[in-house]
Amino acid sequence: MFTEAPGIPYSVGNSPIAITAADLNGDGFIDIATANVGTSDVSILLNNRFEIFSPGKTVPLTIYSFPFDITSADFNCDGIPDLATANPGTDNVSVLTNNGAAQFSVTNFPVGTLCLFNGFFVIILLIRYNNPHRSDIQ
Ligand SMILES: [Ca+2]
Ligand SMILES: [Ca+2]
Repeated sequence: MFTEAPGIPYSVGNSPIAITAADLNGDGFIDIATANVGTSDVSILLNNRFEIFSPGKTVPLTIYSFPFDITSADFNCDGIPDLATANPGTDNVSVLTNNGAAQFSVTNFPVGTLCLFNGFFVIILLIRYNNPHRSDIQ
């Protein structure tokens, strides 16, 4: 049986459409990130260890990128989880590299129309190829 966590609902950017969970600040507690299609940004909610998430760091993405999906993995192999969004508005993927304190630098990678699926729905699929220590995006 599930019970509501204290303090919910948490505020994020406009029209959150996808969510991922990872320990983004290295304190051992799983945090939350949302892709907000309405504001073209990512919201970070840090877990304060008591099932309460502190609201609202916002990581802006390119205007009109409309991120439809988000995932977390260690994309640069530094042992710190990063984030990535699929952006149908700008036909690219944004990789949000984490410095370990839940502060992110954004790099965009063009993927053309491969970012689109069935017109609107976008999925990021992580596949580990030959190197089990490296995460790739397909
Ligand atoms: Ca954490
Ligand atoms: Ca990393």
